[in-house]
Amino acid sequence: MIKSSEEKLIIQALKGKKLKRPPFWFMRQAGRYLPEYRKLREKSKNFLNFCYTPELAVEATLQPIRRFQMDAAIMFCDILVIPDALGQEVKFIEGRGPILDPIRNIDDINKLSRDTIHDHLAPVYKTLSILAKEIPKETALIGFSGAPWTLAVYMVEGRGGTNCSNILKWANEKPDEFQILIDLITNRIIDYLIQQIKSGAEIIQIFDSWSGVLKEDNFRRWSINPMKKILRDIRKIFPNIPVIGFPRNVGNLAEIYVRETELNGISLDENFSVNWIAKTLQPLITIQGNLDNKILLSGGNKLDEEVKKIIRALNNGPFIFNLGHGILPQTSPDNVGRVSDLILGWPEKISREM
Ligand code: 1CP
Repeated sequence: MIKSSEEKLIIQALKGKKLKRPPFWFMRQAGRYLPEYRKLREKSKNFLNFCYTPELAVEATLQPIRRFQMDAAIMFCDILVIPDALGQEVKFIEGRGPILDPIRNIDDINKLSRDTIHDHLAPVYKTLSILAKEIPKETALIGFSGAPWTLAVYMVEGRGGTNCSNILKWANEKPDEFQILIDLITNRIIDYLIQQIKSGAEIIQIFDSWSGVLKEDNFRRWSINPMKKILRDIRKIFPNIPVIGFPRNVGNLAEIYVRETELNGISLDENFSVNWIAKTLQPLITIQGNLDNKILLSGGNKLDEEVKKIIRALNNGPFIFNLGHGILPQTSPDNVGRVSDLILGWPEKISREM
């Protein structure tokens, strides 16, 4: 048994411990802002094949850790491997992001593969098992999945960045039919996450990047309820696995998300005021967030000040430093280094200015 003081910092934070320096990692810490990633990426033109090649995915995962000593490594993969494993056509187009052959009705749902996803996703499990051996002993290994609603958005709309009119129409006009799709995705996510944990993932993050389009009733039905089922089912097998939810752009609905699920952590976007978070949510749950990725992009003193402001407001309770959303590809690695150094040197060396 390792003593709790020797436990990895992020896991301590997710158990509700307040720490001297906040543990940190960044969403999309691997990726295009790193020259070594761009070079590695040339080895596989097709992005999904890159994700399904364990040597490449392991290397992409480790690159940011070597440079910046984050407290967690997130396995390199993408949320859209689930629709791919279900037999839907998924393509990543350079400069445009993912494009899927959209699902619009019950016949389309019935065409999705009923086979196990494990054969298709075996390379992802392999990536995790290699990483579990290779990451530094103090670094935690994060596995992840898209949330059912967010995966359904890509599957029905055919891409991200839309106003979600097709999926909202379906969910509102034929909720019982749409429920079949959500249930199918939810069950596959549960299988996928259980296998990730078996392969070495120590923490799970669930990305609900498109939950912000849901109003309260729909948010309960399509985001909170499936999350409850995911947590219930994976904890039947792994009762202590820490899980972080990321309900992006949901504003005040974050509070019911925390109260009605049994998550260990909530990852918050940059639209929340840190003082509101400290007062309303942090007494209930470990907070992860919420530096604006555009401030990280700009850098300079404003970046330093913003990082300090977030830490001063949120490090009086259980807290993991992160961004509000992923690192933008145009970001200078120096800016990421600047934030990492500030956090690794926390508490501040200079006296606290008023
Ligand atoms: O060619 C390339 O290099 C593709 C760029 C890229 C990368 C680096 C994509 C395409 N995905 C990824 C990796 C990725 N995606 C990770 C790796 C681990 C890490 O964080 O370092 C993770 C966790 C994701 C998760 C992901 N993919 C989300 C959830 C988080 C979020 O950003 O909201 C979403 C929505 C996606 C879809 C996706 N994949 C890729 C792109 C460009 C997008 C977004 C497109 C859109 O705006 O709809």
